[in-house]
Amino acid sequence: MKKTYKNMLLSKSILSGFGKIFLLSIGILLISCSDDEGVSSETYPNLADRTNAGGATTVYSATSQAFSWISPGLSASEENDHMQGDYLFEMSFVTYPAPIYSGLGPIYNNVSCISCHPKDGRANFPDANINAPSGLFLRISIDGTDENGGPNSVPGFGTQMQNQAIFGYKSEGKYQVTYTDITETLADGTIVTLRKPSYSFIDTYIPLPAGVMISPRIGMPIFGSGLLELIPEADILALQDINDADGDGISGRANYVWDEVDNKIKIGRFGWKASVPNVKMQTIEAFHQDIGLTSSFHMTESSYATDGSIHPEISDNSINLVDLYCRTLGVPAARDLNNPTVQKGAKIFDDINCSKCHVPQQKTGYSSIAALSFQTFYPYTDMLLHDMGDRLGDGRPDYLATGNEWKTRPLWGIGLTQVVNGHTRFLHDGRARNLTEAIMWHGGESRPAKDAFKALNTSDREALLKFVNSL
Ligand code: HEC
Ligand code: HEC
Ligand SMILES: [Ca+2]
Ligand SMILES: [Ca+2]
Repeated sequence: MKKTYKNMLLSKSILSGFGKIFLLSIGILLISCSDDEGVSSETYPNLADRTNAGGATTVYSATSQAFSWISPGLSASEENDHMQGDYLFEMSFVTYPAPIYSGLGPIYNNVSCISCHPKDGRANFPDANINAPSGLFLRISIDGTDENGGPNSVPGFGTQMQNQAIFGYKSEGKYQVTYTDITETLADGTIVTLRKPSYSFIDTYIPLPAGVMISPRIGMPIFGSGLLELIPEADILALQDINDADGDGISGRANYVWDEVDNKIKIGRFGWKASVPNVKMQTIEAFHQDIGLTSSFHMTESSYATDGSIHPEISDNSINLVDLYCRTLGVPAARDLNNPTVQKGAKIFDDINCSKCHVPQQKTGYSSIAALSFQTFYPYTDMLLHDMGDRLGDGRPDYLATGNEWKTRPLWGIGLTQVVNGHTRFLHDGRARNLTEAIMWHGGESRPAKDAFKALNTSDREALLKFVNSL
């Protein structure tokens, strides 16, 4: 376990103390800036306001634990549920007939939530062995849609390929990846090599039907999901510009997806293609598909095989605790927003239209969890789908998302990826090896922004990266 209830609460009170000092010092800095730094304070009078990236849920931590703190301001019972959810999030499930935490598989992708969201953060790409248990999995489907407009199952395989199996069983198949290099040259002569992965399967338990579409996905940070879930639908829809009426080349539209708990279509918010309406559905599906645990929502295994285990393997109560856990993690504060280079980078981020998709500010509506209720926060996403071009495309539709469309990723916390997760692999399958590559992969609607980034002189480019790294 990464931390006990007691020391978590202790750290929480230390942190909130630190937070007050931190905010105070920002206030002082702001006052001292306003006289002499006319230009930057005119451009970004309130950039420092964005320090509280998660509103009341902000934690002031830039350490390797930065994504794992409990949100401040929870009630005693919310804190208690969070701690129980934390325990289940970190639990490695085992094979039936173990008496507890049993029911793993028979086929699965990994044994725990945390193994794909390490330190509540981002999984690394499994470079050394793509079939080792990792945070990467491949979604699959065939042409057409299911009865709710979602991806059409591959007969015998479903919509996700499980490349692991418990002893005595065969996985659905193993992954293979090959790479093609694409080189790009930045304005100052720097050469960037983008490594384009291409995925296929070998050793499938039965032959794969023809025409299987593949979408690779990697586990991303999960803090702040409670806030993203509470952005009023009207606010998301207001950012849509489906026919690009304002002519900036950026359209953006919401995904609409099936909620199997409420049995209705809802706006999609989670996953790389916004194909999941809320954290609860994400949790139910992760237990079922990723770990191989049945629940009251899915009373049979995801797979061709069963192991005699008793269903459901995970209770509704456990699902609710894990759901609450994800939604009540603290959001790490942004850093250095008063640094002049960061301020310059923030201006470039706006000038070259990064902020048209990575919309800095959002607000939540009412929540029974006070810390999440009516908050102003800074995720840097519009929650919308954008056509990102063929190079990033996977050719696999997901509800309304086409093969080329992806949800704008929140950028909060991205500058802490190295310190928390020990790598800088970005984008939906971790193909980018650093921020520059991630930006250079942008195409389609974001092509002009990418071209503008490519054309920046060295110091402007570094300022932009410094800004992104301050988030
Ligand atoms: C095998 C790896 C794997 C496991 C195990 C796993 N996840 Fe995930 N998780 C992912 C991937 C990959 C995505 C993105 C899925 C997509 O784009 O459709 C994701 C997405 C999410 C998201 C959405 C985040 C966002 O901002 O869109 C949440 C929340 C989440 N997972 C929670 C969980 C929980 C809770 C568990 C355990 C019950 C879990 N995950 C287990 C790989 C995993
Ligand atoms: C048209 C909308 C759009 C514009 C404009 C745009 N982005 Fe993105 N950005 C996205 C989407 C969508 C993704 C996710 C793509 C994927 O994972 O395949 C993304 C991903 C990223 C990522 C990786 C995030 C992660 O968690 O892996 C970074 C970094 C990023 N963008 C920075 C920028 C910067 C800097 C600019 C301006 C030069 C920019 N973006 C412009 C839509 C946009
Ligand atoms: Ca099982
Ligand atoms: Ca499957």
